[in-house]
Amino acid sequence: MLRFATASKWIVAIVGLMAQSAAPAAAQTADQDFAARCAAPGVIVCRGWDDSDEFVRPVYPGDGLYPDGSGTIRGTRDTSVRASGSSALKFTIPSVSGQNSAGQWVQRLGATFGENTTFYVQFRYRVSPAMLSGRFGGNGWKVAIFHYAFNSCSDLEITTQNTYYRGFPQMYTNCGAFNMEKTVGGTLYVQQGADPIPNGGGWNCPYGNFSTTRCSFFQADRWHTLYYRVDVGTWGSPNSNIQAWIAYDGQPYQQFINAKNFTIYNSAPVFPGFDHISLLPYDTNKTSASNPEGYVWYDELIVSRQPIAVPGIGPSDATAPASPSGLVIR
Ligand SMILES: [Ca+2]
Repeated sequence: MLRFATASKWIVAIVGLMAQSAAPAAAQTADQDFAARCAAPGVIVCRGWDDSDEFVRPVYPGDGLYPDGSGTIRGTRDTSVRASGSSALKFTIPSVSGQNSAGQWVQRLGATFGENTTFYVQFRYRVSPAMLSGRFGGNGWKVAIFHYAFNSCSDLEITTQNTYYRGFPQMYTNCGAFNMEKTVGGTLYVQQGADPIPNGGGWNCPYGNFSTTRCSFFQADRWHTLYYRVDVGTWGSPNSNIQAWIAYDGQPYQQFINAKNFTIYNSAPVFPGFDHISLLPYDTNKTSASNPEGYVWYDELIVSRQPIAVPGIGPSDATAPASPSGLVIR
């Protein structure tokens, strides 16, 4: 427990000792808040990027920073912009850069989540204004990928992406083959946070009618919390549930993905399950367009077997809504 207050690096083995603790109490500082979330029952990974040794280049397949397309590590320790602790992870996306512009952070989930398992992931995320300043010719920069080992483009993949630079997170599986979108009454919703839509409490973002009141746009130079619950059913059957929420700094979760009865495929080859997350601004199909230099930051990564509280607010108010209808895969 004391270790979290100063170091906040990822800890797996200590979790068993903390499993007896109650839900986190209201915290006074950002550091205490993060420590309380890390100490909650069910947590199996907690990483704060607060120690210099976390930024030492790992030996494959260890956790840590991996290089861009030219072999350069572009993830760095930022001691000025951080959500808590002494630092955060920052990626620099060079101007006029290609698809693998900044490399990635690869992290084990602390367990392998196969059929009939549930896992929760939370992290803080921030972008610079340049990341929202235009469309740069690719498919849009990614935010995070759940995957097996180092297979980040496969059936067994759940990706969050700023698709086509629309400015808000969307999600897909199967290396981009299946988007989590929903058609209701002839309207395609590229985010389907509430159910029923469009009058629920989540983000229901109709294609062709994007607005800040209906789509969960990223806000430059502000911390966001991205939070996921993945209920893995059985491979190849429409019985998995993938849910995601976004919370702007100091505000509660609002759901932006509610993919119920979703099919997670896992074949050729069959992998044991999800066991890694990659954090990365990778921008598929981007070719050295005239993008300005941009930055993204990550902090406070938590993986748990139980719900994770909202930063600065307390226990999760993210409740699972009823199953949607009309979910389509595109
Ligand atoms: Ca930190």
